Amino acid sequence: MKIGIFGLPLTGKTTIFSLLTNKPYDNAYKNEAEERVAIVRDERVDKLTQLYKPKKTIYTTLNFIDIPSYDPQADRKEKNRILQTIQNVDALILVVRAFKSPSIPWPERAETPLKQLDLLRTEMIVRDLEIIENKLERLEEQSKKKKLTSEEKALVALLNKLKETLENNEFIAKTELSELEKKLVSPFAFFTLKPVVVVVNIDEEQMKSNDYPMKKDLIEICRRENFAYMEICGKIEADLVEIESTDEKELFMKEFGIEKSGIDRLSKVVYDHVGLITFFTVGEDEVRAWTITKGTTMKKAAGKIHSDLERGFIKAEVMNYADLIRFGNETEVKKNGLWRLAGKDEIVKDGDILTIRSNA
Ligand SMILES: Nc1nc2c(ncn2[C@@H]2O[C@H](COP(=O)(O)OP(=O)(O)OP(=O)(O)O)[C@@H](O)[C@H]2O)c(=O)[nH]1
Ligand SMILES: [Mg+2]
Repeated sequence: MKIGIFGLPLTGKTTIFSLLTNKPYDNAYKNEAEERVAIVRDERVDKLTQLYKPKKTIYTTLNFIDIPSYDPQADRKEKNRILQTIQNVDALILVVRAFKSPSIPWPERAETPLKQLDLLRTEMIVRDLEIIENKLERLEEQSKKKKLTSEEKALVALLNKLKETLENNEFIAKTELSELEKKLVSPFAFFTLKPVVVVVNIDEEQMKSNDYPMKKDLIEICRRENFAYMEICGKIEADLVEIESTDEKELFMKEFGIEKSGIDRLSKVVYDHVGLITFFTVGEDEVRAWTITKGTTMKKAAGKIHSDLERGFIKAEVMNYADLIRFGNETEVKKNGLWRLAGKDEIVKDGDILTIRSNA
């Protein structure tokens, strides 16, 4: 799972990227995108580790890509070079800045988070439009030489429909697409079709007052556009990472009314918005969390662990994390009738603990 971090200059992208990936902040000028792995902390994994005392504990991970300063004033070629680096991400985080700081200039013509979000939306729309126009042009050229296949004709019709959507200042995500259409658009990796999480970078004062300019409007836009929304205080989170003692950390978090660290909240928001869930495998050797999309079958989940397990799948032994915690151990879960065998087409639920029976 790859997530691109996109935003206007000096809005806190790298700060947030550093927090997510647990890496010291480095503001050295970068011209290239940087990709890093973030461990998704999940207290359920910690509890399972206490129960099973395995030799190894493995959390799931998300990959984040921090893009270099993206200047809307730059020429198309430079913009595309930068956007290219997040072309193949599964979701986008749009960072917008609300925090006040006299020493850090606001992005040009975008002194409110709302204006920044609007600009980013436009950049994404323009970029997708360009891709569509290029493709349509090429197909047009091609049609002069030889007749288009029926699939190509369908593509032309579809691209024209999507072009209209974009020209109306709407995301492609807003259009209903048939299964076939989805297949046709997938190679284009349209930005306006990806799940979007808006992260507002706020300051301490805004955090305490629970407000910043145009907050209501921003939330309303996110609702309308089906963007997930969250606030993070880059500065406080960065300070939080520096504190080593757990007691001090708790005190600090209390002062600002923080219950969970930014990364914990953000990975939860990303999971929910992208439609990801977690299942577990447990044992003496290893307790491990796995990420799958909602609606994944038992057999496919087995394949996530190992392709042999998918091929030779017979049944999955299933109990849910919540039941295990409630009853304390596997035997009690079984006694209460909450342990079962699931067939290949059954859907895995979040928190399921699976043991795959396979003849491989
Ligand atoms: N006061 C305050 N400053 C912040 C906050 N977040 C980031 N900054 C500062 O803002 C400046 C820019 O932060 P970066 O994280 O480098 O922003 P960026 O979006 O990656 O910047 P570019 O990659 O250059 O576009 C740095 O000096 C940060 O220390 C915040 O929440 N509050
Ligand atoms: Mg940066």
